[in-house]
Amino acid sequence: MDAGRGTPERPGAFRTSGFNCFVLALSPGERRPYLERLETGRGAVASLMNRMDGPGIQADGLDPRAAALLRRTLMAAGGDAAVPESVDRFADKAVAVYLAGSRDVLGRLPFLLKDAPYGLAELGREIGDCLRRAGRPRRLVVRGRDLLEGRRCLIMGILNLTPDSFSDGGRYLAPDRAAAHGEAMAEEGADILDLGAESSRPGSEPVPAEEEAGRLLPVLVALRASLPGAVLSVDTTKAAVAEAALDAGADMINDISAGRMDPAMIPLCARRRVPLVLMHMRGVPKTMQEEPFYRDTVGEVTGELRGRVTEAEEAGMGPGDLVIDPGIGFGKRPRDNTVLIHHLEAPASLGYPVLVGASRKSLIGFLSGAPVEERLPGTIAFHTAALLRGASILRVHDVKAHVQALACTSALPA
Ligand code: HH2
Repeated sequence: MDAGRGTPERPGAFRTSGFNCFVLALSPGERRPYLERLETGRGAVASLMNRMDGPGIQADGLDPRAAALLRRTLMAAGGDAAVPESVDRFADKAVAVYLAGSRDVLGRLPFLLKDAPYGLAELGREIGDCLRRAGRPRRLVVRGRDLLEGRRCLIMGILNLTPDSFSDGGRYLAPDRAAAHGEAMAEEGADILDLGAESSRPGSEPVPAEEEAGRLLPVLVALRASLPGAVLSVDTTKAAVAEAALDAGADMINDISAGRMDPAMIPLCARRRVPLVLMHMRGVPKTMQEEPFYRDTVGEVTGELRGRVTEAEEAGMGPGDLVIDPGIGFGKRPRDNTVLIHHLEAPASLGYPVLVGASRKSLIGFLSGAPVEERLPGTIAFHTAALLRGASILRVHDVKAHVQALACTSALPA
């Protein structure tokens, strides 16, 4: 599942294929601590600090001998790499490297490494693939129309049909009230409405499929009738609920487990040719906040998302069909969430639109002390940061405020 940290049987063991490669843009203040964490030698830190202007590439899961040879190759081409200082010290475990250089220099690596040993030829191909994916246009195709054509970012309005959602549970339980709220969000400018009938707040219990479908379908049917042109998404982890929703007119599926909780989900969306949001979450909502831990949050989340993307691609899905989401608040500490928003370029380099949902979440309460009903300023701050770092969809409770924020932020050069 995690493409860059060894096989599940041997966690941490290096692999000679399936490296976890992603774009990483380090701000000046981040460079030294980041490179020191990679256990790079002092000389390498100094040399890299001078060469790290644009975004680089992090690659995880290398044989240490490959890392040393990669650095020599890249330096000869005019770039540099942060690699562990001593090959011996790391001989029995996989290492991560950071590759710095212009787009041109990094783009030559597939050729320069094509006959190299220790899995480097494969890594070179993956670097080429990473650069190609990072540069391709983002698409989200619903009923034959690319929603992202000519648009930098879309707004997904949240419609919770639950008694227990963390911010608005119980407010839209009555189907006519829920449908009216959906219509109001569409009127305010929501590009997509996301209907959810099972809360995923930390500690929440799963709801049986019949109960979830019973809450969802009347509202979905009403909205399909009153808003024939609207894009209706359904937030569910169950393929049976998703299938009933698609039969009732839903346009896309948003799965917070990225198809992990129900193996029938990805094949269903592939077969029905509807877009699927693959969100990152460790574990399940009931237990996900019990001591979450990451050693390299950005690398691990990106690698795990890549595993889900690969599964969806193997099922026949591709650009236009998939959206990825780092899963703000799902099995993460506050610092994991902020670093993921800050380094959105990493999951974005998987080549699919990135959705971010920080709306009213406890992260904002943790940072500001604000109760849930007063978290709009923090929500807009995080969503603006996400947009500037390449988010293509924002999942929000407060549509009108985001339409204004988006109009202003989108006026800034991309
Ligand atoms: N967050 C929530 C639910 N679904 N889906 C995606 N793709 N991304 C998210 O960040 C996300 C999501 C949680 O928010 P909410 O729906 O308001 O709460 P609850 O799960 O309690 O209904």
